[in-house]
Amino acid sequence: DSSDMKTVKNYINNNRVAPNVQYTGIAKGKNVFVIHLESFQQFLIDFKWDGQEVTPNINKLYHSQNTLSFDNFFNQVGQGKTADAELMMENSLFGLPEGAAMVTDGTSNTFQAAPAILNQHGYTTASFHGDVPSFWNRDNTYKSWGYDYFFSENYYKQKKDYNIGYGMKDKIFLKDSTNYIQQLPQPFYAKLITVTNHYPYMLDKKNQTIDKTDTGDSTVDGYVQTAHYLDQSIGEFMDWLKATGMDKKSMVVFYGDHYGISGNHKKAVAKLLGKKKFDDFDNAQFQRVPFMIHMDGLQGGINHTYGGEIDALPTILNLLGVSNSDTIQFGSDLLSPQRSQLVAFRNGDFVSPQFTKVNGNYYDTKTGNPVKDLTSDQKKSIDQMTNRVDTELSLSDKVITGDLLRFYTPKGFAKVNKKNHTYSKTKS
Ligand code: GP9
Ligand code: MN
Repeated sequence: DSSDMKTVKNYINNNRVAPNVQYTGIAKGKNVFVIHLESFQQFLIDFKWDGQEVTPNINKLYHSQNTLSFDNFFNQVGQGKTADAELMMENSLFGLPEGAAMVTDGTSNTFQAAPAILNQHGYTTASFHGDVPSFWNRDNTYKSWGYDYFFSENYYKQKKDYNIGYGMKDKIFLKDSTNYIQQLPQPFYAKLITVTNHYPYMLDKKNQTIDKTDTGDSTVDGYVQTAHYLDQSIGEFMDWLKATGMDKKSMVVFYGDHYGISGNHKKAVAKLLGKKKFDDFDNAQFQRVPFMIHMDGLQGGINHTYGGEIDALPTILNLLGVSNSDTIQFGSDLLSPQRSQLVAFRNGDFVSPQFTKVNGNYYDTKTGNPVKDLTSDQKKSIDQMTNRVDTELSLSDKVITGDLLRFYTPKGFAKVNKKNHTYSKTKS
């Protein structure tokens, strides 16, 4: 009830971290592209196979002088996978311990999500995905989040070989999306959700332009092939952006939503990475995914702060110069020097620059060794971290399961009227 909201609000206010003011508003008024790189893990960056870079275009962006890249950014999803990633990226709320909040609570809950916030700053907002609109209950959840447009499968030309796995092939999807992007009133916020680099990593012959890996694990070996294809689609999209001149007026954010290779394939991963061992600790570190912010004129570089998907929204809002001191968000600006670098996983495990917790066991993040002979200060900081992770997860769960945002409206935020949003071409 509303007293739970007070508890949450107090916690958030007591732990709120000021954003980095040097970056406040440097992207003010720019179009924002958020490009969802399906199942894309950080290790793919600069990874070589078959005598070539697997993801040359993304590598180039990662190392660009105009890109702020992060190399200690983790996915924090649970069972909701893509849906959890979308929820965190655009609400700075955690997914639920079980199921997908977009499915269980996306239709009915009150949210104060990125599209609704940006709407109020003059942005047109649109999500693009080449799959059926009902997947992960996107069609309903996006209304609650305030999206003006949702371009899904029916908005795209379909041909016999356009679809593979979970939807349209990325090159066709991104190319055809440009027709709609060009028509959006600016400034806009556009999220593009790719899908081809999704398990089981299927790809038609003509698009296979790099060999599969040779671990012998059939779940793993196609991964570089679809990642390579995804990378090419990103290269083509960025070329288009440049050709239109829109790159000068836009900030492009990339993120990987979750692992492509699960912890059930440790042997194959060890072989892939040329390592002798790959254990639970290594698998926790393997949860790194890209987070990159690319913009003309941006002073880029590789930032080593530890963070995750929960931190994306506060970071982006600060860059856009959107005041964010009154919202219920569990993350913090990744560029803020004061932030805590504790990254919660959905099961209560965590990583931080000092300690990592996996399956309830604690490790030294630098060495990967289980911790022992802790000083009382170290013991204390481990306890504090464990506590903080548990508290934040459970408070975030309360916000979602109790629909607590209906009891609180940040200053200047106009509530979303879900009825004003419809995404189907025909009346349903
Ligand atoms: C489907 C796609 C896949 O629309 O987003 O979701 P995932 O299986 O990765 O959660
Ligand atoms: Mn996914």
